[in-house]
Formats: sequence, C-alpha cells, structure tokens
Amino acid sequence: MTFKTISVIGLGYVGLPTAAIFASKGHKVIGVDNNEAIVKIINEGKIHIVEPDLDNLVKSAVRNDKLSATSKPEAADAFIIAVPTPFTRNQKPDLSYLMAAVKSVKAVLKKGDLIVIESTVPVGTSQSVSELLSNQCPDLRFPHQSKTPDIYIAHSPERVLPGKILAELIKNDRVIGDISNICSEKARELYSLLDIKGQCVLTNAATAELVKLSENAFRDVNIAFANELSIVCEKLGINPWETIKLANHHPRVSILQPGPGVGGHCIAIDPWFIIDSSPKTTELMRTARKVNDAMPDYLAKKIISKLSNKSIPIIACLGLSYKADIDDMRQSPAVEVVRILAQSLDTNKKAKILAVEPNIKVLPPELQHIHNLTLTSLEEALTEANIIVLLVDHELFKEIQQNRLRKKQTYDARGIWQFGDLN
Ligand code: SAJ
Repeated sequence: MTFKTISVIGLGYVGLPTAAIFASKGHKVIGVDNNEAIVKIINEGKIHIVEPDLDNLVKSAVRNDKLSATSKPEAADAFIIAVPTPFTRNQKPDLSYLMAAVKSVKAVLKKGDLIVIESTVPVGTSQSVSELLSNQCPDLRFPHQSKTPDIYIAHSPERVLPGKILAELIKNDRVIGDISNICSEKARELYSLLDIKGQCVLTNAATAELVKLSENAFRDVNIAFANELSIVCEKLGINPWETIKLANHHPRVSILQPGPGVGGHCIAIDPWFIIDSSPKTTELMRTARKVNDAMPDYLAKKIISKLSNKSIPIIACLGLSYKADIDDMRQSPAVEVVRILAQSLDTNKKAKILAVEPNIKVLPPELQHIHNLTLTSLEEALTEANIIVLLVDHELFKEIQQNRLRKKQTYDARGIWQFGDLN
C-alpha cells in the first residue's frame, strides 16, 4: 500500500475528525498539534471540541492503536495539513501557522511523500508552499520544478460543515488541485482510502484555491442579503422569516436566514482572501462583509433603545457560539452582541446580563472580567430575566415552553420561536 502511515497536522475542528476517520478505516494515523494539552487529551482517547459522534470515534481509534498524537511531526507517507489560516487586523491572510506547519514537516520528508493542504488559502499558496520547501530541501524535486517530483503537493480544501463533519467528510465532493497533474492523482488515491461517497474532481491548484474561497464568499453575500432584507422588513413592519420562507417557494430563489451576524473562522474570513487578491474589483463582497459585521451592533442597539425605564434590565442572552449546537465561539456575533449590551449597561449598577451557553464551562476571553455579566444555566436565566434575547438556535432553546417567555420582552434573532419576535 502506498500510504502506510498518514499524518494529520493540526488537530482542530477539521484535522481531528479527519485523523479519526482515517484511523477508523484501519489506517495508522499520527496526529500532530503544537498544543501539548490537546496532544495529551487525544492520547487519553478524549476530545477537546464539541462535534457529534467524534468522541466515540477518537476513543476507539486510540484504543485500537490506530491514532496517536504528538507535538512534533514524525515520518509518514502522507501529510494532511489542516491548521488555521486566520486574517490579520487589517484583513490580510495570515499564513504563519500554515508556513510553520510546512517547515515542521521538512525534517521528516522523504522521496515519494504526499503533502495535502486542506487549510483554506489565498490563490497562489500551493505554489508558495512548493517553493518554500524546495528552498529548505534542495536535494528533493518539487512540483513547481518537475512533472515527476520527489514530493507531491496538492490542495484539497476542506468543505465540511461544523456540526455535521463526520457525515460530510464521507458524503461531500472534493476538489483537488495541484501544480502538476500527478499530485492530485496521488491525493485522490489517499482520499479513496476513506471510501468517500462524493466525487473527487481534479483541477489546477489556483482554481481549487479560488473555488473554496468562492463557496464561502457566496454564502456570505447571500446571508448579507437576508440580513439587509430583515432590516427592510422591520422598517416596513413585515415578518422577515415569513417573507423569506414564501420567497423561497419560487423554484429559483433560495435566500438564506437572517441572524445576529456571521461568525466562525470561515465565512467571516475567507471573502477577505478574495478581496485582498483583487481589492478594486470586489465591492459586492466587501459590502456583504460590512453588512454582516454590522449586525451585532444593530441588534444590541435595538434592544437598548427599547429598554423601559420602569424596570431594571436583567437580560438573558441565549447562546454564545457562532452557530447552533457547537462550542466554537470564534468571531461569534452572539459574543459581540453580549459584549455591546454589557458595555452599554455598564453605568446602570443594577442591570445584569445572564449569558447561557450549554456547550462551555467558562466565558470566552472577550467576556471575562465584565462585572455585570455572568454565565448561568438556562433555568436560572429564564427565571430571573425580564428580557430574553435568543442569539443561537441551539436545540436546547427550541424546547423552551412559550409560557416561560410570557410577560417578558423577547428578541428572537434566529426566528425559532414561531415567526420572529414574540412581541
Ligand atoms: N448563518 C446565517 N444565516 C444562514 C446560515 C448561516 O446567519 O442562513 C451564519 C451562522 O449562524 C454562522 C455563519 O453564518 O454564524 C457561518 O455558518 P455556516 O453554517 O454558514 O458555515 P460554517 O462557517 O460553519 O462552515 C462553512 C461552510 N461553507 C459553506 O457552506 C459554503 C462549510 O462547508 C465549510 O467547510 C466551512 O465554512 C469552512 O471550513 O470553510
């Protein structure tokens, strides 16, 4: 077999499920993460993230000796890189984790190895990775130098949806791009070990890079449209959820859902990688980012503007994660709404914010040390608060009985309590 050992570098939301699924198919997998705490947790057969069914998969993979974790790369036949590619303060791609991961592989690289970049990257990155490695390993030939390279490099962007990662890893089609055709064939061979149901579609590296960015930018623009429309609806006194639901009855219309904004480490970031590569021709994508980024402030100000001066505001904010039934709070609009509310009520000594997030035990750093904010249980929040703000459509919140909300001011930013606000 070509791939006796597979290494997955970066054991986060994409890397860990990928490692576990290869291991569950009986392959020897070495997971690499520079966070020693994560390495320890995984070697104990446990997981550090919330993702349905992942805990059992990791537990049995570690118990069967198919998955182990380490903080430094070890020799393998294929290296899948799934490290974060965030953006800088001025919205430029930050490839420092990716390049550090690539350099870390250098020491164990041997002729015939395959490197697959699964991280989302700006156009041109696969070429840069090939060039970087050829500078570091002058004895080996790389794809940008030769049609028959010693090291194969391909880009196969991950497309899995947090919350459904294990199913989508098998079900989704994959786009695989490379700088010389032979590499993507090799990557296809690697993914065939997973018996994936989706198709592997091969193309060049730059196209694969842009395809991934386009998917997320498309979704961002569509959500921005839904958000803008929801504000129009509000001004006109029309229910946005019903409007969108009915518009989507048209066979060629599919409007996404409005909400408190767009969060996570993908859709809120990836459009900037396209904008950065062509700043003068990306007005629509830039505007969509602006519309979605403005939503938390819009919602928080709406709530503040409707506060009554007859009672002390005790606001229960339901949900902090960036979307339903996960624990990920990166770029979360819910966190931002809570932060703005807490800040706005800072001068009212008796006002309180009660944050409810069933998937965490401590508040995220941005919300720690805010004196008028506490993390509480749903029960406590529903009992104590006079204002309820639904920020995330967690299953738990869908089960709230309507009579618990009676006599309270409610704001439903996700449209799960019937249609929109109960008021
Ligand atoms: N959101 C809305 N309205 C909607 C849908 C989403 O406001 O109708 C918000 C969510 O609440 C969340 C944000 O958008 O804050 C992003 O959520 P999401 O579920 O749309 O996407 P992600 O970021 O969890 O995952 C996306 C997916 N990309 C696409 O669907 C095109 C996933 O397939 C990618 O693998 C992932 O980005 C990634 O890693 O790039």
